[in-house]
Amino acid sequence: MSKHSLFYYQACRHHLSDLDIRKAKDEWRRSYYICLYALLKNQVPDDPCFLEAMSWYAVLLGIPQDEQDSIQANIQSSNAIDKKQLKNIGRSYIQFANLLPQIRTYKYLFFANVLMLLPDPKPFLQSAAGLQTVKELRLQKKTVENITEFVTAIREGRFDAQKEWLSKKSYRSLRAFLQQQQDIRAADQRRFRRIALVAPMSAGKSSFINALVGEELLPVRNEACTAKITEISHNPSLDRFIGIVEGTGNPLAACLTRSRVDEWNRCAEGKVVRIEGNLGLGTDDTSVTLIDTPGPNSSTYEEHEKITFDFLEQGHFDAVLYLINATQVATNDDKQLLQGVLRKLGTGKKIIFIVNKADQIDIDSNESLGGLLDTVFRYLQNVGVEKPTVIPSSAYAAHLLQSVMNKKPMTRKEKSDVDWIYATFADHRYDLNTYTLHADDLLTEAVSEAAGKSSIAPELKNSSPDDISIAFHRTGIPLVRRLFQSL
Ligand SMILES: Nc1nc2c(ncn2[C@@H]2O[C@H](COP(=O)(O)OP(=O)(O)OP(=O)(O)O)[C@@H](O)[C@H]2O)c(=O)[nH]1
Ligand SMILES: [Mg+2]
Repeated sequence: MSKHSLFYYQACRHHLSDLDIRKAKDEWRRSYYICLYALLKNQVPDDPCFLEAMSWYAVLLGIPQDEQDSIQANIQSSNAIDKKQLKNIGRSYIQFANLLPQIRTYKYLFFANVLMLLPDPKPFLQSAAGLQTVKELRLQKKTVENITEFVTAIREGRFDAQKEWLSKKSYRSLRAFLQQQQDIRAADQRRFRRIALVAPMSAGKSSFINALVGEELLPVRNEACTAKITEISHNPSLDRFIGIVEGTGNPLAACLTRSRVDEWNRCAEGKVVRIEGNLGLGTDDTSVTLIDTPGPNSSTYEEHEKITFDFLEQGHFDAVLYLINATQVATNDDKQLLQGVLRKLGTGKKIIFIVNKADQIDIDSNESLGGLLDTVFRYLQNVGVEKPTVIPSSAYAAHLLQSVMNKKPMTRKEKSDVDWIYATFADHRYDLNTYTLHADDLLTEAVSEAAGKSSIAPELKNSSPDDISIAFHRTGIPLVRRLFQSL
């Protein structure tokens, strides 16, 4: 693992969307990026995590990929810091605030930004590059001391010490760093409920998490897929997903995509994938971590069994969402796994059963959702769960309907599936909320709230946005989202 991966992971947790420099004209943003890259490259050469952080800054500063490549190639071939670019950053500009002209500069922000991105700012401050930066930006000795103390203090979480000093007009741009550091601290201090999703392979655990989060983040396949414990934590201050892998050489993503998670998942190295982003789940003071686990019954990947059972053995979770595949109820594999989970559950940990793939039940050909739920109920009692809470769901329907609602691109198969999925959930007999079995009073309110949204109109006549939203509320996913408030 890179020496500085955790440091740069923290740096990437800043959303930085309100950094003043983002509103500056092209030329200034370019100078900012060039100098930031060149100065830091001098200090932490070839650190993959630093490079990842810089690629995120390039996105923030609006530097296109081809320009990034040429800037990086130029800097690679010459170690000298470009004076002209530094001078550019040192310049002042006029901004109108309430119609009054005010003189501003990005130089304080830039200097603080360099220090914020250095695991140890001291050697930089004493280096030739550091001295040259101070000189070209015309920073007073006192200013350098103030900004260095500012960066040190907020790294150490000493937020209050900064207020008086920061109130000076010229340092206003630094407040964004302070605010963000405070947001991160607040997010970390929330209580996290750790909810593990467990099921035999292909029951739809990863699809279910994607549907809950409303983002196609985790890889999904009709074969053994998830290979690592993958934790996704709610962080309301992030405007994208970021991730890190524990125990591998190149583990950081400042702007996570599904293909990156897939790459990590397939890689032999690395044990746990940690992701965070705004999941929109939980309450004001409780956050949620969803934990995806490999289905343990793959004969091709026998190590998946050990990974999931070791995780259950360690017991580092508060509740389990146990998925049952509606098309494969009461298989031997399922029974064996469920008995193992129940043994590890101990007291005080909730287990909620989700019967996923309910869209596969063909009501018109004598199959029935009520009958399916009865079978599941009897199966669970047989395994020893006295009063199970069981929620039917269709993660796939929720995914397709959310894609339509959010105008997301779909594959050819998804485009053709969305028609039958919508036709299915337009029929009120597929309102999955109405089949929920719940023993727990806490759930009654959540169920009646969800049912209120899904039963507005029994038959959905056209595919208006309102009708699609009602169909989506029938998939069981909004009900589970609502449940997270009382879990
Ligand atoms: N029809 C239907 N298919 C689903 C649903 N949920 C998931 N699938 C499909 O089932 C297959 C397996 O889904 P995954 O989410 O990868 O299953 P998993 O439980 O995470 O599997 P492992 O990671 O291998 O343990 C994929 O082809 C999904 O598209 C659903 O609600 N309905
Ligand atoms: Mg999976």
